[in-house]
Amino acid sequence: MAHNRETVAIIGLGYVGLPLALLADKRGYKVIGVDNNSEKVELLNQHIAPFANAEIARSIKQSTIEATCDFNAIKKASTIIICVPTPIHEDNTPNLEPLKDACKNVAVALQRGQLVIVESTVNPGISETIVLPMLQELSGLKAGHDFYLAHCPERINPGDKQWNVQNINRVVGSLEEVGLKKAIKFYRSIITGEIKPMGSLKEAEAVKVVENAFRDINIAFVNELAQSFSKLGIDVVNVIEGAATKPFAFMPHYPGCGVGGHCIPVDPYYLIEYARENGFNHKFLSLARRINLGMPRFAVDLLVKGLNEKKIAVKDARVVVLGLSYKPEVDDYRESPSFEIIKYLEEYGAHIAIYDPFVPEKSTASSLGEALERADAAIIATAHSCFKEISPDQFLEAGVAVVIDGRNCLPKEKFIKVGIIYKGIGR
Ligand code: SAJ
Repeated sequence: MAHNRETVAIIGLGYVGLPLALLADKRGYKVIGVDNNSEKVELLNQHIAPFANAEIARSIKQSTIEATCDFNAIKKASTIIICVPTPIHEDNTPNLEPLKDACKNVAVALQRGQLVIVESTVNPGISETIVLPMLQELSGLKAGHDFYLAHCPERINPGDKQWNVQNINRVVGSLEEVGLKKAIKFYRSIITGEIKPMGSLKEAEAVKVVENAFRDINIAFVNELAQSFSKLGIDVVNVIEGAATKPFAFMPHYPGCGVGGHCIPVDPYYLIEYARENGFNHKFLSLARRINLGMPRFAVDLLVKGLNEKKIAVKDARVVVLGLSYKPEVDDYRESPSFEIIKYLEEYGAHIAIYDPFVPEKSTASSLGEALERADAAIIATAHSCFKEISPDQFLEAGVAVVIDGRNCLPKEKFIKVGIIYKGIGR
């Protein structure tokens, strides 16, 4: 007799939902994956990874996940986990449309006894003020009685070789005791990390925005130091490495040409917005966001200064931007500062070549050699390993006279020694 595996449904098969679906599948669940992108569904049913990720490409081959666009398929699941994106609007306010669409579709198919878990990052209060009413009104079922609601914020770190969906500790909050117990039981059955019960849905929601706002302010701290140390002639990276020898109470972060990704530059706005709606102004979080948002401009200003030193006007200068992804070795360029850098360079009238091997569709050159051809200056915006390996001679042979190391990832001294104008971020 076929093992009557418990069925779980994962809504949203992206960077968060797909690793979770593959893990649940590996741990013996019957997994229904629901996504509104039919091409992605098609690829998954052919056991092909829909985005660049070696681990996913491997696991998808032997997975038995059933991908579909049809929400009716979730009716036979005991647990439904919502992992849809929660981006921000142009004005930095939270964009909850994808979450609302998912809640609407789940509610219509919701069955008695089911547990609904939201993993998408939301500001405190969203589970109770948006998710809960939508699920109840459109299903006619009562939360905490006919179905259960919990929040377990995602903690996927794309590209991380050490921490993954199976071993990362999690926090879980729910509306009431039964839902909390059910959610903890589910995560206990698939992950090896610690599972910390929180006192409420709001506490669980607050954990995620706090941990990412913490990272954003720490990056802003070193980005401000980088600007000040540039004037003081101090290498800020050396100083951070020195401070990091302190075995307690110091956590190194590093300056750069900006903060990208779908978490760090986004999540603080959830907290800022929610607090503002409730009468509190997060001055410090907002200032940190402004400092980080100012780094692309800082990097381009370094480039203008470097060209000046070579008596090259930035207007009509040939500048190559190396890197579009928001962090190394990934093909994700959401909120990437590279696009701000390109915008500023266009405003200055530079001729721009763009090259990122992970984002060919947005590159203007198809190889590094082509990108560097006859360039006057280069700016490293992503620390892909292929860029870290570029030698000073490669730049010199291409005619590059100025290198802005937006990720402080090049050996500074080697570039200075051959007469290239090297400028890092704070070094
Ligand atoms: N960045 C800096 N300086 C730093 C660290 C990062 O400028 O010291 C920049 C990166 O270049 C990138 C952006 O910030 O543009 C975000 O980098 P990230 O390493 O924080 O990468 P993310 O966005 O993938 O962050 C994830 C987050 N994980 C979750 O939200 C579940 C974050 O909480 C983790 O702290 C982070 O990974 C991590 O530690 O790697």
